[in-house]
Amino acid sequence: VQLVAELRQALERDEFVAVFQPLFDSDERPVALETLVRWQHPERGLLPPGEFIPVCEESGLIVELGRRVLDQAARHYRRLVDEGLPGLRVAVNVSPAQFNDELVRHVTETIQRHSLPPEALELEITEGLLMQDPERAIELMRQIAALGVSFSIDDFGTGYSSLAYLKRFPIDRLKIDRSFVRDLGSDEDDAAICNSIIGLAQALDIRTVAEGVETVLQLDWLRARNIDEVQGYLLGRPMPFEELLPLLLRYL
Ligand code: G
Ligand code: G
Ligand code: MN
Ligand code: NA
Repeated sequence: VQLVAELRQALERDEFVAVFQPLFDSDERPVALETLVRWQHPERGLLPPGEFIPVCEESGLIVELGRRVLDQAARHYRRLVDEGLPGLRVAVNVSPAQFNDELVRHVTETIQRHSLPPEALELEITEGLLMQDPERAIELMRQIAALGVSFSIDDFGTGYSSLAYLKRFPIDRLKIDRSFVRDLGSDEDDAAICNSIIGLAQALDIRTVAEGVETVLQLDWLRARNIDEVQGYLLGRPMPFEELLPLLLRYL
């Protein structure tokens, strides 16, 4: 209860900040930024999402927080364009507790308010969200996809999504969970899992993204299998926009 009150106050005081992690395509060019929220706590410093997202989800505060994050993503997309970097996507994580009609409204409003090209916006959702109430998920996804916004399945491989269903959702990308990427090159099971996910995605005409790429070995392994996009500490950590911008400008 204490933390909920603190979080409500943090929203009022605008203490949530966004950091951004770049994603790169197979030509090693930046193609997207994932928006990741942090809490700039007045006494405890910069707190990671694990310390407050669960409570935000339980208390419903995630709805307002999600709206702020979406707004940050749209504002920073505009910054990219102003700096001569058009064409990158901005991705935002969406919790199951946010996945309702209000999200459709927030997305629609954000696109209009910031003149954000809908194709530039990507929503990251989890398998858990899809499987909780698949019919409802499909309906909401179709409404949002109709705007031109795309969907990624985050942490793919850790949940229990049925392949039959996967085909029915308007999904643009699968983000292979970093637990499968970690031991690529040494663990044969992880290599087999990554191979199957990439093969499945290619068969369903869905793009693939590997997250948690930390070594050149992993990167080469994935590129040899035609992974579409990569993300990870090797290529760029989550960082404040002002820090990331000069790195992106180098690719111009
Ligand atoms: O930023 P970090 O890598 O520590 O993220 C940890 C987890 O928090 C990830 O699972 C990520 O999806 C989640 N997360 C980060 N930012 C947001 C956000 O703005 N909204 C929601 N719902 N989850 C987020
Ligand atoms: O669940 P989601 O994919 O949204 O989580 C993103 C989280 O993954 C963030 O907490 C981010 O800091 C973390 N992350 C991003 N790249 C790497 C990486 O290369 N290695 C590890 N261990 N974590 C990463
Ligand atoms: Mn994510
Ligand atoms: Na992930």
